[in-house]
Amino acid sequence: MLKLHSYFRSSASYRCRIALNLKGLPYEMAFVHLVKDGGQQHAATYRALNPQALLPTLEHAGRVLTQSLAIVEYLEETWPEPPLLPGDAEMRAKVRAFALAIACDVGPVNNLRVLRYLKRAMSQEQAAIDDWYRHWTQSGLAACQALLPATEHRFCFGEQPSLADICLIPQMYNARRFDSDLSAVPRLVAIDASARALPAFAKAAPEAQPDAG
Ligand SMILES: N[C@@H](CCC(=O)N[C@@H](CS)C(=O)NCC(=O)O)C(=O)O
Repeated sequence: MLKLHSYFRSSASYRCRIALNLKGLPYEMAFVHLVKDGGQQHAATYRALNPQALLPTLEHAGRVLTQSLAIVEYLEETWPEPPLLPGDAEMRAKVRAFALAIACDVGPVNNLRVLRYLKRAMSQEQAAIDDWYRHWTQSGLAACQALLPATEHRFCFGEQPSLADICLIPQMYNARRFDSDLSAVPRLVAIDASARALPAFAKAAPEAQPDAG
């Protein structure tokens, strides 16, 4: 049995939900509220699973896995069909580069704990924090669009979704949530619409989660 520790608005959890759905794997969820009770990710019981006190965590067959991209690659290696990475080494590197541009370069500067630090420790106004958020999101997404292949496809790197789309769609959700200007990234907006029309993505969306609210 697969068990994903998740929060509806966690984009790293959202990535894993999409990957599990694309693979057609049944899974249960344990909900960790990132705000309630001072953040349930800090509870000792959760930290025992994930010492970073971050979502997501995946439990499978007595194993405990953390870090969304490591989890997605674990799913890919354990259940190779349908593939989330291309067979060609160069294309695989390009798909990973796109995914990492989001997961390592955009995500971390806009994380809940970073935004909270700006507010509480650095005494920043909400308007300044929102500007920070939009700056890193818009510049990061513009760079991602430039990483796409010259030929336009339905998804980032072809006619099937890959790890790149798994990372992009949660980031686009966040971008919209913070009223980011997406006019410079029309290709990403079109890919986002195509992906969200697929059941695997729709079922993984924050608003479709039982803990949404
Ligand atoms: N690189 C990590 C990022 C994990 C992460 O930052 N998760 C966020 C939710 S998307 C979190 O748990 N934040 C809690 C906090 O900031 O206290 C991954 O991809 O799994």
